[in-house]
Amino acid sequence: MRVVTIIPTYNEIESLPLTVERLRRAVPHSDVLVVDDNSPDGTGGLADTLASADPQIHVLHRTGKAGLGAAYIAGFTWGLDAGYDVLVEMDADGSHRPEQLQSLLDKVADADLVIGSRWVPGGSVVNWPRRRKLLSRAGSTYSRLMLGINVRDITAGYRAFRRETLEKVELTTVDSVGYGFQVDMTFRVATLGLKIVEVPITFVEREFGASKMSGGIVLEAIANVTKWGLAARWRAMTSRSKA
Ligand SMILES: Nc1nc2c(ncn2[C@@H]2O[C@H](COP(=O)(O)OP(=O)(O)OP(=O)(O)O)[C@@H](O)[C@H]2O)c(=O)[nH]1
Ligand SMILES: [Mg+2]
Repeated sequence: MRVVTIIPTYNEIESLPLTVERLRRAVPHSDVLVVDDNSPDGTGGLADTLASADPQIHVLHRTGKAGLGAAYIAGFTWGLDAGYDVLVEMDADGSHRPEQLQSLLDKVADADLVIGSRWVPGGSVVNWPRRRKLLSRAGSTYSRLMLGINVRDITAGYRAFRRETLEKVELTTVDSVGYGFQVDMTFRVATLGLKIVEVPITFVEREFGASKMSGGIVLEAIANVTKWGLAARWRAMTSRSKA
């Protein structure tokens, strides 16, 4: 099973080397692809230095900040072209502990998408204020009810996809930017009738650098979930009335 872990970066010069080192140690058989959006702090150059010392580390340079979703689409396309069997999503900021990656990989033989989940029994978040936890749980609950899919942590960004799953999703039509991207991918995989499994993780708030979460990203996610949920209901209603 050839595995590549894709790490999108924007200004992660302090976190990236720590995360990559932990990842290489925890799961040595996984290759690494850093997708950098021309970070002003020089993360891209640092990634090149890491790559020049380790043939299992690769870097994709993009011209400017275009959002997490676009970075992952580029990374998936690269990974599928390169023939990987499993494509992993991992944040650079240390929130997704590389030491827990193997528990996701253990499940991917028997699932189309594995999600490292904060909100299943055994999952947790370290160092988040109550407000942030509530927002995340409320967002997941709203999305779950609206979209009718049984996933507890729908915005989670620690994931392992089988290549066949990504081949079935029309990646060129995915244009969500922030958390909406994770929800969008989950909804598409579920709508295809594929199997999604959640495994508990301990999510650790970043120690270095700044969060890229913004009000705009949250609003995008809420607006899209509402739109997709209503559209799915409308389709179900009209197909029933035609039958
Ligand atoms: N290439 C690229 N990476 C990005 C972009 N936006 C965010 N990222 C990366 O995506 C990962 C997650 O971003 P974070 O800033 O941690 O956002 P978050 O995890 O949603 O928010 P926090 O929980 O507050 O950290 C990090 O590795 C970021 O560097 C982007 O526009 N382009
Ligand atoms: Mg983060």
